[in-house]
Amino acid sequence: MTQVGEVVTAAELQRNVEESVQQTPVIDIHTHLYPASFTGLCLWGIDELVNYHYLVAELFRSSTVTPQQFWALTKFQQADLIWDALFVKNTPLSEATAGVVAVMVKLGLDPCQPDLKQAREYFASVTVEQHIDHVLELAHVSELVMTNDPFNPMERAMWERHEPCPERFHRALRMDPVLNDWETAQAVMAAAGFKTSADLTPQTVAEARRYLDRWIARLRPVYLAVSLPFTFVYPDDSPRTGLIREVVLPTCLQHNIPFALMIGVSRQVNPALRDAGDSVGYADTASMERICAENPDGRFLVSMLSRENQHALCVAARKFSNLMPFGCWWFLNNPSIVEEITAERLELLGATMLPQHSDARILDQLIYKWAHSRRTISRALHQSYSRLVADGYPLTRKQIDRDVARMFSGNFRRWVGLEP
Ligand code: RAT
Ligand code: ZN
Repeated sequence: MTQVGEVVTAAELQRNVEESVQQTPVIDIHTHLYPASFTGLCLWGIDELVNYHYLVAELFRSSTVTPQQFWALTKFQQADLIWDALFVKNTPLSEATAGVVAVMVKLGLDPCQPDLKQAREYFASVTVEQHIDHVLELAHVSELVMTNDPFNPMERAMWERHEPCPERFHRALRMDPVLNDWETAQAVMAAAGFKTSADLTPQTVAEARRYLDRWIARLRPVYLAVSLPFTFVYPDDSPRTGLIREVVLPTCLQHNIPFALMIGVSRQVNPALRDAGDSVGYADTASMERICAENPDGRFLVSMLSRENQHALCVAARKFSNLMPFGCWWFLNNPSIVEEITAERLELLGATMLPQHSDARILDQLIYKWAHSRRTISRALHQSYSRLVADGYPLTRKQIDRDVARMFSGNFRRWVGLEP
């Protein structure tokens, strides 16, 4: 066993890296999870897991059922159909199906059952409160960040009722309609008594800011967030540029909160698939450089959805220390791509990045998403350290632990001001 201050030999390197990555708790900086009190939004259990929209997309490749037929079924029937098509009649080779297997095995369930009976019985025997503790412990996730959308009437109502929210569930104020569908956003603001209009008049700008201020006071978010299409260009002539310049960025600066931009989605290329119908496109990284250059006092968390944007994003982060690349988002969250992106980031940015977030929508997914990410991040880190050791560097376990802790929690804490 290597002591923390001792130099790690090449032969002991892999074990030490794996151990450090396995044992270091992580703050999951982007999820769609909620505490137990958020009934209807807090999703967990086998039927939710199997109905994950990543799996819904895969169903239609292995079944003759049409989307119309599928959506007419109950949630249980949908889960039965997906289970039969993807887990019984096919080998669960894809990352999303392999993830369900990993979760089941970790919870002591048999992933080779012909139906979901055993799994349903297991989940019926635990309470959601117990299960949250159990899953966070298994995944070694100490804290997580939700996605909180005041433009979603169901979620808005819960916050307005002051549902209790444990501190380990941090809030992120998500405001896609403000930047992607201003007409809808301003109608929501107007219905709440804010004097906004479709045009960005000085009064509308002031009222939109007041609306965000109100939600910042209510949620105390660790960051403001938006997902943007792959066609996103900054600046341009659309209301979006005006809203970023006059509403979002001044609000972030006033409250000293970072702005998270998730760029590269192509929404609803196949609407019949509903949540599973979004795709990806190559985006303009130079727009992000321009935002960083114009706003040296702003802090930007950035994730891009296209694999082809990753190298340019790392280069942009080298030019702008107010840009923090984060995660391997959505279609990138596959081991081969996570390994490539993590290696690229380590080579260009060292430990000054946030390697991964889970994007979990269903609590149980934390188990596989973090197990798989840890396995992959270990491999990329091991490669980097191996080269350093081969060049003669006296690497210690203490340094490995420090680097992993920075990437899994320290960088984020500092970035969002969670540290005193
Ligand atoms: O990964 C996903 O589940 C996507 O549907 C999106 O939620 C994406 O992560 C987002 O936050 O927009
Ligand atoms: Zn997400």
